[in-house]
Amino acid sequence: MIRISVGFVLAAGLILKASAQASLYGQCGGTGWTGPTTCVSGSTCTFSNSYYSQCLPGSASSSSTSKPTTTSTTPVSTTSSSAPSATCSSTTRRATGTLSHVGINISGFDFGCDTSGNCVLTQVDPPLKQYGGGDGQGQMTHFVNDDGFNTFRLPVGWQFLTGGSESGTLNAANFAEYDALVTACLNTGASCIVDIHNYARFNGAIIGQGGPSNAVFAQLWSSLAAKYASQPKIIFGVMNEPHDVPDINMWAQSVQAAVTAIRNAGATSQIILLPGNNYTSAQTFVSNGSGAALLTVKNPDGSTTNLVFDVHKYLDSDNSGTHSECVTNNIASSWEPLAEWLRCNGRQAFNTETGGGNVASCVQFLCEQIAYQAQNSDVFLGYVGWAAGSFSPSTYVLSEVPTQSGSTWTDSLLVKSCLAPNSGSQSGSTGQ
Ligand SMILES: *[C@@H]1O[C@H](CO)[C@@H](O)[C@H](O)[C@H]1NC(C)=O
Ligand SMILES: *[C@@H]1O[C@H](CO)[C@@H](O)[C@H](O)[C@H]1NC(C)=O
Ligand SMILES: CC(=O)N[C@H]1CO[C@H](CO)[C@@H](O)[C@@H]1O
Repeated sequence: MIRISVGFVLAAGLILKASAQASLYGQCGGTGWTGPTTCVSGSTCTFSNSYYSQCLPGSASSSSTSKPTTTSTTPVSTTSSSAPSATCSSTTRRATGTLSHVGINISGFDFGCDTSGNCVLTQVDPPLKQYGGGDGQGQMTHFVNDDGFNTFRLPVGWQFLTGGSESGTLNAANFAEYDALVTACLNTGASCIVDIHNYARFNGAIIGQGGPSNAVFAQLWSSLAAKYASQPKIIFGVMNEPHDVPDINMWAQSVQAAVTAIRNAGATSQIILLPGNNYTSAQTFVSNGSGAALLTVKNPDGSTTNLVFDVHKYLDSDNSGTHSECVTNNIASSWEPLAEWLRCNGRQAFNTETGGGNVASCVQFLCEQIAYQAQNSDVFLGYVGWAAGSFSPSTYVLSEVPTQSGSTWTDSLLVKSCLAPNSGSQSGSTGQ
């Protein structure tokens, strides 16, 4: 833990005031801003809105003095110390400034699953009132209508879907319960991510590498894709957080088997999320070889249309998402190098888990992360906060569960300050 929460905002203000120049991606202007108004070498103070200007890479240009619109495309040349090679598809940022997908995880069908891919089915707590869990339907309706969210991620254990058997055949009763959540999500008009929350494993053994065969995994996805083939707003999340997978190229073959099965089941155009190793860490996606391995995954027609990389990143000291305090906005370590790699390869990624405690440090860092992602919306689809659903808002450290009183819902600090599209965080105007 590097920072303290008490007096943090004040302390940060004093530190920034004392330093001559704002750091890369630091704030450099805005109503009420008393910190530095010039940027470190290699970056330029760029106007976002009247509340927020930020140091962005590059030298001054005419586009840096006017407010970027959210409807037109604003090409920005990126600067990089490691010049992209000639094989790059593009090094030009063409971001609209608005993320296409912004959401919340609605957790509960995954309760009882551990990182070894064991799932204790008695611990499943469906986030639907009719099954005794959290009011996922009410939460999602609130998040769409009051906050402007348009995506929900619906984690579920493989074992729950099949009634415990290592197979690809759905258990009808269990699937009906999960499908009720998916249907409630679709009924809000949002995009809905079907997320198999098994860490690349089934009961401790890795898919395609000692555990279930790729054929069994493909059969699971074929069964699910057949159910949702006609729903354009379903997004297929192939697997939550693979980790310690010994052979990343064999893992890419398992992912390929799932992609082929989904497409051949009739879901020919929906987004499919491709997950790498190390808990889908955005930070090591490229450096530890996941990116290179997953670049080989293709649709049956040989294209990569709507094959999007799935990356997670928390903001706490060890990227575990278990501490209330945030210590980083992940920009320099993760988002900037990933954006360059994606642009270079002509691909996109979706940050389907991120979050922090309901404390001032997380408001600051998560808002900075979101503003950066929006500035790079050509390569980042968006983000999904972890988590609402069946969690207890009073005891779960990363709770994004809104509380209800009568017909009024009240959001957690982080949801209302950063995660909600209505908070202004995408334009760098934060803490509303
Ligand atoms: C990183 O890559 C190495 C070499 O491929 C592999 O042995 C290791 O398991 C990977 N680590 C993680 C956490 O993905
Ligand atoms: C996994 O990623 C985290 C950051 O997300 C990093 O700190 C850690 O070193 C990585 N582990 C490996 C083995 O690459
Ligand atoms: C940060 C966080 O809450 N991560 C969770 C991801 O999902 C698994 C399974 O539901 C939880 O065990 C983790 O705590």
